Amino acid sequence: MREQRGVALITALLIVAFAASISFALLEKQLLDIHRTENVLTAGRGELYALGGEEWARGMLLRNQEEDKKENITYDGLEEAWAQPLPPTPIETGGEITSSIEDMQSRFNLNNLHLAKDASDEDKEDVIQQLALFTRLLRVLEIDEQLAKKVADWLDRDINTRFPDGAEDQEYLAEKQPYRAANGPMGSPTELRLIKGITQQEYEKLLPHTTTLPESTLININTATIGLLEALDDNLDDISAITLADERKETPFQTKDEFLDRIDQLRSGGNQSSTAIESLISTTSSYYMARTTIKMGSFKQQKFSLINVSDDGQIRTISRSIGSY
Ligand SMILES: [Ca+2]
Ligand SMILES: [Ca+2]
Repeated sequence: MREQRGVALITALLIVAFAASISFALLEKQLLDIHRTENVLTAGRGELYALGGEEWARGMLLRNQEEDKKENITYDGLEEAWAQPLPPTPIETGGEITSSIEDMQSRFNLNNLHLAKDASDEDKEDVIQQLALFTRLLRVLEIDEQLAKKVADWLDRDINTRFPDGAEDQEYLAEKQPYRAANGPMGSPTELRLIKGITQQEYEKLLPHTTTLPESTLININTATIGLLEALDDNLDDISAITLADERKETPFQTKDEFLDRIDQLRSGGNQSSTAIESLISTTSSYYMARTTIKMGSFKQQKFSLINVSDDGQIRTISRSIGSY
């Protein structure tokens, strides 16, 4: 009898211990679920705030376009309201949001090196000019100029390697981890990492001066990076490029001719005609990148939205990405 009671007691104790361990496991799972839900909610809220940042950017660009039309302004420049960042704005539930707009036509569009299947002779001539400009940009940034032909081979539709500096499938398939050239437009400047021979340092130097837009674009001389300004003409030096950048702050270039006249004055000799770059530049832009940063406790996210402003007044978001573009 006593033995039986003992067994019953041990069984009861075991059951209690077992139940306790189950409830502890359940509690742990519940806590994990709560954390997970919290994370999902925070990410969801972050997503909404990021869209709010994009909406702010679209509003600024719409206003810019309306004002330009009303006041007959023929340029998009860095002193305009759209180019001023939204200062850190507190979020009701804690945290903050910041937003800014960058003109993507301030950069060299790598996809300008891509030639469409139905390209005209004029398009072909344009790509030759673009390649010469890209080569000059590499020189200005002190990056191995051979990279230009490798990038051109990456984008061109054929698989014939440009002699002697190019690289096509043949070269990429020989890599330790073989891959193929895109032979088409780039989706992101991060694709530059795949170009044969590019070093991390060269990649990082090039990144702030390059973009990949869904069509061939002109460089806006009122926003162009100083490196790209210098690369526009072989006879411009870094001092001239800085001078141009300073001057446009006060007086943006309203026409291409104003700019070409000014670089004629600044050029240090040489006989390259300024008309060689006339077909590559503009005083206005249609592609902008909105960058929104959300900080909520340990949650931090940077969101990018590529926005197109068309001549007929349409503002369209072309693509969105997180972390980089
Ligand atoms: Ca190719
Ligand atoms: Ca090729």
